[in-house]
Amino acid sequence: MTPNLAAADPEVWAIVEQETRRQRDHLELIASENYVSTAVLEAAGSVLTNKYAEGLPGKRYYGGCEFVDLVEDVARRRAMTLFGAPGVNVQPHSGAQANGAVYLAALKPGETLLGLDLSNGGHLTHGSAANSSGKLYRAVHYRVDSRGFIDLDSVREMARREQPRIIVTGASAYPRTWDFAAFRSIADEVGALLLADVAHVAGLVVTGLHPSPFPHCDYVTTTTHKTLRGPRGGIAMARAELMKGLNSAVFPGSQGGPLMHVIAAKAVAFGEALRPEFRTYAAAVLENAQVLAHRLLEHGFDLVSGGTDNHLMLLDLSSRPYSGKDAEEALGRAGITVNKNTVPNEKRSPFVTSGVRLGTPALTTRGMGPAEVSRIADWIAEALDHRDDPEHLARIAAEVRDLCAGFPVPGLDRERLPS
Ligand code: DSN
Repeated sequence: MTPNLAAADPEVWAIVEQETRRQRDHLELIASENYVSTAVLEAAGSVLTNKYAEGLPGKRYYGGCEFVDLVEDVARRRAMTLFGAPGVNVQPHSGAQANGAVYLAALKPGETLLGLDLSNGGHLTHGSAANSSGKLYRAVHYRVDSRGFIDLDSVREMARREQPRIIVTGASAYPRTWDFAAFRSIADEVGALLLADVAHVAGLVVTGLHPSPFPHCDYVTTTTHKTLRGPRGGIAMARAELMKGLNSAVFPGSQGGPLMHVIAAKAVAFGEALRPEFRTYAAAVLENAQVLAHRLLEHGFDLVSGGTDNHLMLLDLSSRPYSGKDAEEALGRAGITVNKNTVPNEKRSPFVTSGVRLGTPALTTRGMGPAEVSRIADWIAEALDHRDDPEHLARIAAEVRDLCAGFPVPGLDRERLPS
Protein backbone atom coordinates (compact mmCIF):
# COMPACT_ATOMS: atom_id res chain seq x y z
CA MET A 1 0.00 0.00 0.00
CA THR A 2 1.18 3.55 -0.68
CA PRO A 3 2.44 5.06 2.58
CA ASN A 4 0.54 8.05 3.89
CA LEU A 5 2.19 11.42 4.42
CA ALA A 6 3.59 10.68 7.88
CA ALA A 7 5.41 7.59 6.60
CA ALA A 8 6.24 8.83 3.11
CA ASP A 9 7.58 12.24 4.04
CA PRO A 10 8.06 12.74 7.79
CA GLU A 11 9.73 16.10 7.20
CA VAL A 12 6.70 17.66 5.49
CA TRP A 13 4.28 15.80 7.77
CA ALA A 14 5.97 17.29 10.85
CA ILE A 15 5.59 20.78 9.44
CA VAL A 16 1.90 20.19 8.73
CA GLU A 17 1.50 18.94 12.30
CA GLN A 18 3.17 22.08 13.64
CA GLU A 19 0.86 24.26 11.59
CA THR A 20 -2.13 22.23 12.77
CA ARG A 21 -1.12 22.89 16.37
CA ARG A 22 -0.61 26.57 15.66
CA GLN A 23 -4.06 26.85 14.13
CA ARG A 24 -5.56 25.07 17.15
CA ASP A 25 -3.68 26.89 19.93
CA HIS A 26 -3.77 30.44 18.56
CA LEU A 27 -6.61 32.87 18.31
CA GLU A 28 -7.00 33.59 14.60
CA LEU A 29 -7.95 37.21 14.07
CA ILE A 30 -6.63 37.69 10.54
CA ALA A 31 -9.75 39.06 8.86
CA SER A 32 -9.17 37.19 5.60
CA GLU A 33 -8.67 33.74 7.14
CA ASN A 34 -11.11 31.07 8.22
CA TYR A 35 -11.32 27.34 8.97
CA VAL A 36 -12.91 25.13 6.30
CA SER A 37 -15.06 22.12 7.10
CA THR A 38 -13.83 18.55 6.95
CA ALA A 39 -15.90 18.11 3.78
CA VAL A 40 -14.17 21.05 2.06
CA LEU A 41 -10.77 19.72 3.14
CA GLU A 42 -11.57 16.27 1.77
CA ALA A 43 -12.65 17.65 -1.59
CA ALA A 44 -9.52 19.83 -1.77
CA GLY A 45 -7.37 16.78 -0.99
CA SER A 46 -9.17 14.51 -3.44
CA VAL A 47 -7.99 12.68 -6.57
CA LEU A 48 -9.43 15.46 -8.68
CA THR A 49 -5.99 17.03 -8.32
CA ASN A 50 -4.85 14.51 -10.95
CA LYS A 51 -7.08 15.82 -13.72
CA TYR A 52 -6.32 18.29 -16.48
CA ALA A 53 -9.44 20.04 -17.77
CA GLU A 54 -8.55 23.10 -19.81
CA GLY A 55 -11.68 24.62 -21.27
CA LEU A 56 -15.20 24.64 -19.83
CA PRO A 57 -17.62 21.79 -19.04
CA GLY A 58 -18.67 20.10 -22.28
CA LYS A 59 -15.90 21.88 -24.22
CA ARG A 60 -12.54 20.66 -22.97
CA TYR A 61 -9.14 20.18 -24.54
CA TYR A 62 -8.66 16.83 -22.73
CA GLY A 63 -10.47 13.52 -22.66
CA GLY A 64 -11.80 11.91 -19.49
CA CYS A 65 -13.48 15.08 -18.23
CA GLU A 66 -16.96 13.62 -17.76
CA PHE A 67 -16.80 13.69 -13.96
CA VAL A 68 -14.90 16.93 -13.46
CA ASP A 69 -17.46 18.49 -15.83
CA LEU A 70 -20.15 17.46 -13.38
CA VAL A 71 -18.39 18.98 -10.41
CA GLU A 72 -17.65 22.24 -12.21
CA ASP A 73 -21.31 22.47 -13.19
CA VAL A 74 -22.35 21.95 -9.56
CA ALA A 75 -19.95 24.71 -8.48
CA ARG A 76 -21.23 27.08 -11.17
CA ARG A 77 -24.89 26.40 -10.42
CA ARG A 78 -24.42 26.89 -6.67
CA ALA A 79 -22.36 30.06 -7.10
CA MET A 80 -24.99 31.60 -9.38
CA THR A 81 -27.73 30.76 -6.86
CA LEU A 82 -25.73 32.08 -3.91
CA PHE A 83 -24.84 35.41 -5.50
CA GLY A 84 -27.84 35.80 -7.79
CA ALA A 85 -25.23 36.00 -10.56
CA PRO A 86 -26.22 35.83 -14.25
CA GLY A 87 -22.93 34.03 -15.04
CA VAL A 88 -19.82 32.73 -13.28
CA ASN A 89 -16.41 31.29 -13.98
CA VAL A 90 -15.24 29.20 -11.03
CA GLN A 91 -11.71 28.57 -12.35
CA PRO A 92 -9.67 31.57 -11.12
CA HIS A 93 -6.93 30.27 -8.83
CA SER A 94 -7.28 33.34 -6.60
CA GLY A 95 -9.01 36.68 -6.23
CA ALA A 96 -6.02 38.33 -7.87
CA GLN A 97 -6.42 36.07 -10.91
CA ALA A 98 -10.16 36.80 -11.00
CA ASN A 99 -9.48 40.56 -11.01
CA GLY A 100 -6.74 40.16 -13.61
CA ALA A 101 -9.17 38.27 -15.85
CA VAL A 102 -11.80 41.00 -15.53
CA TYR A 103 -9.26 43.66 -16.51
CA LEU A 104 -8.07 41.55 -19.43
CA ALA A 105 -11.68 41.18 -20.60
CA ALA A 106 -12.72 44.78 -20.01
CA LEU A 107 -9.69 47.01 -20.60
CA LYS A 108 -7.08 47.65 -23.24
CA PRO A 109 -3.56 48.32 -21.96
CA GLY A 110 -3.27 51.96 -20.93
CA GLU A 111 -7.00 52.44 -20.28
CA THR A 112 -8.01 53.96 -16.96
CA LEU A 113 -9.01 52.07 -13.84
CA LEU A 114 -10.35 53.90 -10.77
CA GLY A 115 -10.06 51.97 -7.50
CA LEU A 116 -9.62 52.49 -3.77
CA ASP A 117 -6.10 53.50 -2.76
CA LEU A 118 -4.06 50.66 -1.24
CA SER A 119 -3.18 52.53 1.95
CA ASN A 120 -6.85 53.46 2.37
CA GLY A 121 -7.91 49.81 2.41
CA GLY A 122 -7.82 48.90 -1.29
CA HIS A 123 -6.15 45.81 -2.70
CA LEU A 124 -2.93 45.47 -4.69
CA THR A 125 -4.96 44.36 -7.70
CA HIS A 126 -7.02 47.56 -7.64
CA GLY A 127 -4.30 49.46 -9.49
CA SER A 128 -1.30 49.45 -7.15
CA ALA A 129 1.88 50.53 -8.93
CA ALA A 130 3.53 47.30 -7.76
CA ASN A 131 0.87 45.11 -9.38
CA SER A 132 0.16 44.35 -13.05
CA SER A 133 -3.12 46.29 -12.63
CA GLY A 134 -1.06 49.41 -12.02
CA LYS A 135 1.57 48.63 -14.65
CA LEU A 136 -0.64 47.62 -17.59
CA TYR A 137 -3.43 50.14 -17.02
CA ARG A 138 -3.57 53.78 -16.04
CA ALA A 139 -4.62 53.50 -12.42
CA VAL A 140 -6.07 56.38 -10.43
CA HIS A 141 -7.37 56.15 -6.90
CA TYR A 142 -10.11 57.45 -4.67
CA ARG A 143 -9.63 57.63 -0.91
CA VAL A 144 -11.59 57.66 2.31
CA ASP A 145 -12.58 60.93 3.97
CA SER A 146 -11.19 62.22 7.26
CA ARG A 147 -13.62 59.99 9.18
CA GLY A 148 -12.53 56.88 7.27
CA PHE A 149 -15.62 56.53 5.06
CA ILE A 150 -15.63 56.41 1.24
CA ASP A 151 -16.38 59.92 0.07
CA LEU A 152 -18.82 59.39 -2.82
CA ASP A 153 -18.71 63.05 -3.85
CA SER A 154 -14.98 62.82 -4.37
CA VAL A 155 -15.37 59.50 -6.23
CA ARG A 156 -17.84 61.23 -8.57
CA GLU A 157 -15.53 64.18 -9.04
CA MET A 158 -12.58 61.91 -9.83
CA ALA A 159 -14.65 59.82 -12.20
CA ARG A 160 -15.72 62.95 -14.11
CA ARG A 161 -12.13 64.18 -14.28
CA GLU A 162 -10.36 60.89 -15.05
CA GLN A 163 -13.02 59.24 -17.26
CA PRO A 164 -12.16 55.66 -16.17
CA ARG A 165 -13.05 52.68 -18.34
CA ILE A 166 -13.73 50.73 -15.15
CA ILE A 167 -14.49 51.68 -11.56
CA VAL A 168 -13.47 49.14 -8.91
CA THR A 169 -15.33 48.84 -5.61
CA GLY A 170 -14.31 46.57 -2.78
CA ALA A 171 -11.36 46.46 -0.41
CA SER A 172 -9.09 44.42 1.80
CA ALA A 173 -9.39 46.65 4.82
CA TYR A 174 -12.56 48.72 4.74
CA PRO A 175 -14.83 48.27 7.76
CA ARG A 176 -17.91 49.92 6.31
CA THR A 177 -20.73 49.04 3.90
CA TRP A 178 -20.37 49.49 0.13
CA ASP A 179 -23.12 51.42 -1.63
CA PHE A 180 -23.05 49.66 -5.00
CA ALA A 181 -26.12 51.56 -6.27
CA ALA A 182 -24.35 54.90 -5.70
CA PHE A 183 -21.25 53.63 -7.54
CA ARG A 184 -23.52 52.49 -10.40
CA SER A 185 -24.91 55.98 -10.79
CA ILE A 186 -21.35 57.38 -10.91
CA ALA A 187 -20.29 54.72 -13.43
CA ASP A 188 -23.33 55.47 -15.60
CA GLU A 189 -22.65 59.18 -15.52
CA VAL A 190 -19.16 58.68 -17.01
CA GLY A 191 -19.89 55.58 -19.11
CA ALA A 192 -17.66 53.29 -17.03
CA LEU A 193 -17.92 49.61 -16.28
CA LEU A 194 -18.33 48.70 -12.61
CA LEU A 195 -16.49 45.89 -10.83
CA ALA A 196 -17.19 44.81 -7.25
CA ASP A 197 -14.44 42.80 -5.60
CA VAL A 198 -16.43 41.39 -2.67
CA ALA A 199 -13.68 39.04 -1.47
CA HIS A 200 -13.92 40.17 2.13
CA VAL A 201 -17.67 40.46 2.52
CA ALA A 202 -18.76 37.58 0.26
CA GLY A 203 -20.13 35.53 3.17
CA LEU A 204 -22.16 38.55 4.26
CA VAL A 205 -23.38 39.27 0.73
CA VAL A 206 -24.67 35.74 0.13
CA THR A 207 -26.58 35.78 3.42
CA GLY A 208 -28.15 39.19 2.81
CA LEU A 209 -26.10 40.82 5.59
CA HIS A 210 -24.35 43.16 3.15
CA PRO A 211 -25.97 44.70 0.05
CA SER A 212 -25.57 42.62 -3.09
CA PRO A 213 -23.41 43.93 -5.95
CA PHE A 214 -26.01 42.50 -8.37
CA PRO A 215 -27.76 43.95 -10.33
CA HIS A 216 -25.62 47.10 -10.03
CA CYS A 217 -22.23 45.78 -11.11
CA ASP A 218 -21.09 44.54 -14.51
CA TYR A 219 -18.43 42.27 -13.01
CA VAL A 220 -18.17 40.76 -9.52
CA THR A 221 -15.14 38.89 -8.21
CA THR A 222 -14.46 37.21 -4.91
CA THR A 223 -12.10 34.89 -3.19
CA THR A 224 -13.73 31.80 -1.75
CA HIS A 225 -11.79 31.41 1.50
CA LYS A 226 -12.56 34.43 3.64
CA THR A 227 -16.03 35.02 5.10
CA LEU A 228 -17.31 32.53 2.49
CA ARG A 229 -15.31 29.80 4.29
CA GLY A 230 -14.29 27.73 1.29
CA PRO A 231 -10.93 26.61 -0.11
CA ARG A 232 -8.35 29.17 -1.19
CA GLY A 233 -9.37 30.38 -4.62
CA GLY A 234 -11.40 32.88 -6.61
CA ILE A 235 -14.39 33.16 -8.87
CA ALA A 236 -15.39 35.79 -11.41
CA MET A 237 -18.99 36.69 -12.22
CA ALA A 238 -20.52 39.02 -14.77
CA ARG A 239 -23.62 40.09 -16.62
CA ALA A 240 -24.60 37.34 -19.07
CA GLU A 241 -23.42 39.18 -22.19
CA LEU A 242 -19.96 39.72 -20.67
CA MET A 243 -19.38 36.07 -19.75
CA LYS A 244 -17.93 34.95 -23.10
CA GLY A 245 -15.15 37.53 -22.89
CA LEU A 246 -14.59 36.83 -19.21
CA ASN A 247 -14.33 33.08 -19.77
CA SER A 248 -11.72 33.63 -22.50
CA ALA A 249 -9.82 36.01 -20.23
CA VAL A 250 -9.57 33.30 -17.54
CA PHE A 251 -8.60 30.58 -20.02
CA PRO A 252 -6.65 30.84 -22.25
CA GLY A 253 -6.13 34.52 -21.42
CA SER A 254 -4.46 34.21 -18.06
CA GLN A 255 -4.57 30.63 -16.75
CA GLY A 256 -3.94 27.10 -17.96
CA GLY A 257 -5.54 24.04 -16.42
CA PRO A 258 -8.08 24.74 -13.68
CA LEU A 259 -7.53 23.13 -10.25
CA MET A 260 -10.40 20.65 -10.31
CA HIS A 261 -9.88 19.53 -6.69
CA VAL A 262 -10.22 23.16 -5.60
CA ILE A 263 -13.29 23.61 -7.80
CA ALA A 264 -14.82 20.56 -6.09
CA ALA A 265 -14.03 22.12 -2.72
CA LYS A 266 -15.59 25.41 -3.88
CA ALA A 267 -18.74 23.47 -4.81
CA VAL A 268 -18.86 21.93 -1.33
CA ALA A 269 -18.36 25.31 0.35
CA PHE A 270 -21.06 26.91 -1.82
CA GLY A 271 -23.40 24.08 -0.79
CA GLU A 272 -22.63 24.82 2.86
CA ALA A 273 -23.21 28.54 2.34
CA LEU A 274 -26.63 27.84 0.82
CA ARG A 275 -27.81 26.26 4.08
CA PRO A 276 -29.70 28.29 6.72
CA GLU A 277 -26.95 27.57 9.31
CA PHE A 278 -24.55 29.65 7.25
CA ARG A 279 -26.71 32.74 7.73
CA THR A 280 -26.65 32.10 11.48
CA TYR A 281 -22.86 31.88 11.25
CA ALA A 282 -22.55 35.11 9.25
CA ALA A 283 -24.82 36.96 11.69
CA ALA A 284 -22.64 35.72 14.57
CA VAL A 285 -19.51 37.00 12.75
CA LEU A 286 -21.11 40.45 12.68
CA GLU A 287 -22.22 40.32 16.31
CA ASN A 288 -18.72 39.28 17.39
CA ALA A 289 -17.20 42.13 15.37
CA GLN A 290 -19.47 44.60 17.15
CA VAL A 291 -18.46 43.21 20.54
CA LEU A 292 -14.75 43.30 19.66
CA ALA A 293 -14.97 46.86 18.34
CA HIS A 294 -16.90 48.17 21.35
CA ARG A 295 -14.62 46.54 23.88
CA LEU A 296 -11.50 47.85 22.12
CA LEU A 297 -13.01 51.35 22.11
CA GLU A 298 -13.66 50.95 25.85
CA HIS A 299 -9.96 50.16 26.23
CA GLY A 300 -9.20 53.51 24.58
CA PHE A 301 -8.11 52.28 21.13
CA ASP A 302 -8.84 54.30 18.00
CA LEU A 303 -10.61 52.45 15.21
CA VAL A 304 -10.56 53.73 11.64
CA SER A 305 -14.06 55.13 10.98
CA GLY A 306 -14.87 54.68 14.68
CA GLY A 307 -16.11 51.09 14.36
CA THR A 308 -17.32 48.55 11.86
CA ASP A 309 -20.34 47.45 9.84
CA ASN A 310 -18.79 44.15 8.80
CA HIS A 311 -16.45 41.39 9.96
CA LEU A 312 -13.29 43.50 10.31
CA MET A 313 -11.90 46.57 11.97
CA LEU A 314 -8.68 48.55 11.83
CA LEU A 315 -6.88 49.56 14.99
CA ASP A 316 -5.30 52.92 14.32
CA LEU A 317 -2.10 53.06 16.38
CA SER A 318 -0.87 56.38 14.96
CA SER A 319 -1.08 58.07 18.34
CA ARG A 320 0.70 55.23 20.17
CA PRO A 321 4.41 54.78 20.76
CA TYR A 322 4.50 51.50 18.83
CA SER A 323 3.83 50.45 15.23
CA GLY A 324 1.55 47.90 13.61
CA LYS A 325 4.59 45.65 13.22
CA ASP A 326 5.39 45.91 16.95
CA ALA A 327 1.76 45.12 17.77
CA GLU A 328 1.62 42.14 15.40
CA GLU A 329 4.77 40.70 16.99
CA ALA A 330 3.64 41.23 20.58
CA LEU A 331 0.18 39.79 19.92
CA GLY A 332 1.77 36.82 18.14
CA ARG A 333 3.81 36.07 21.26
CA ALA A 334 0.55 36.20 23.25
CA GLY A 335 -1.02 33.59 20.94
CA ILE A 336 -3.16 36.11 19.04
CA THR A 337 -2.57 36.15 15.27
CA VAL A 338 -3.25 39.42 13.45
CA ASN A 339 -1.74 41.35 10.57
CA LYS A 340 -0.21 44.79 10.56
CA ASN A 341 -1.99 47.07 8.14
CA THR A 342 -1.64 50.56 6.76
CA VAL A 343 -4.17 53.14 7.93
CA PRO A 344 -5.46 56.18 6.00
CA ASN A 345 -2.77 58.89 5.87
CA GLU A 346 -0.16 56.30 6.77
CA LYS A 347 3.26 57.74 7.66
CA ARG A 348 5.13 54.45 8.01
CA SER A 349 6.23 51.93 5.39
CA PRO A 350 3.90 48.99 4.51
CA PHE A 351 6.38 46.71 6.34
CA VAL A 352 5.95 48.68 9.55
CA THR A 353 2.53 50.44 9.38
CA SER A 354 0.51 52.25 12.02
CA GLY A 355 -2.38 49.83 12.12
CA VAL A 356 -3.55 46.33 12.85
CA ARG A 357 -6.45 44.63 11.06
CA LEU A 358 -8.69 42.38 13.14
CA GLY A 359 -11.53 40.12 12.03
CA THR A 360 -13.96 37.66 13.57
CA PRO A 361 -14.72 35.03 10.86
CA ALA A 362 -12.34 32.34 12.16
CA LEU A 363 -13.13 32.77 15.87
CA THR A 364 -16.82 32.53 15.04
CA THR A 365 -16.29 29.31 13.08
CA ARG A 366 -14.80 27.83 16.26
CA GLY A 367 -18.04 28.70 18.07
CA MET A 368 -16.66 31.61 20.06
CA GLY A 369 -19.26 34.21 21.01
CA PRO A 370 -19.50 37.61 22.72
CA ALA A 371 -18.07 36.41 26.08
CA GLU A 372 -14.92 34.99 24.48
CA VAL A 373 -14.54 37.90 22.08
CA SER A 374 -14.78 40.40 24.91
CA ARG A 375 -12.07 38.46 26.76
CA ILE A 376 -9.94 38.52 23.62
CA ALA A 377 -10.25 42.32 23.41
CA ASP A 378 -9.02 42.47 27.01
CA TRP A 379 -6.04 40.26 26.14
CA ILE A 380 -5.22 42.45 23.15
CA ALA A 381 -5.13 45.53 25.38
CA GLU A 382 -3.12 43.69 28.05
CA ALA A 383 -0.62 42.29 25.55
CA LEU A 384 -0.02 45.68 23.95
CA ASP A 385 0.43 47.30 27.36
CA HIS A 386 3.06 44.64 28.18
CA ARG A 387 4.49 44.32 24.66
CA ASP A 388 8.09 44.43 25.93
CA ASP A 389 7.59 41.84 28.67
CA PRO A 390 8.08 38.33 27.22
CA GLU A 391 7.00 36.62 30.45
CA HIS A 392 3.74 38.50 30.60
CA LEU A 393 3.06 37.71 26.93
CA ALA A 394 3.82 34.02 27.57
CA ARG A 395 1.33 34.04 30.47
CA ILE A 396 -1.37 35.43 28.16
CA ALA A 397 -0.46 32.80 25.54
CA ALA A 398 -1.03 30.07 28.13
CA GLU A 399 -4.47 31.51 28.97
CA VAL A 400 -5.23 31.72 25.24
CA ARG A 401 -4.32 28.03 24.83
CA ASP A 402 -6.70 27.16 27.67
CA LEU A 403 -9.53 29.02 25.97
CA CYS A 404 -8.75 27.47 22.58
CA ALA A 405 -8.81 23.97 24.08
CA GLY A 406 -12.55 24.41 24.66
CA PHE A 407 -13.29 25.35 21.07
CA PRO A 408 -12.54 22.58 18.56
CA VAL A 409 -11.60 23.62 15.05
CA PRO A 410 -13.58 22.14 12.13
CA GLY A 411 -11.29 20.09 9.93
CA LEU A 412 -8.63 19.86 12.64
CA ASP A 413 -10.56 18.42 15.54
CA ARG A 414 -13.26 16.49 13.72
CA GLU A 415 -13.53 13.84 16.44
CA ARG A 416 -14.26 16.48 19.11
CA LEU A 417 -16.96 18.38 17.24
CA PRO A 418 -20.63 17.80 18.04
CA SER A 419 -22.25 15.84 15.19
N1 DSN B 1 -4.40 39.35 1.10
C1 DSN B 1 -5.83 39.37 1.28
C2 DSN B 1 -6.24 39.90 2.60
O1 DSN B 1 -5.60 39.52 3.57
O2 DSN B 1 -7.19 40.65 2.70
C3 DSN B 1 -6.50 40.10 0.18
O3 DSN B 1 -6.28 39.38 -0.98
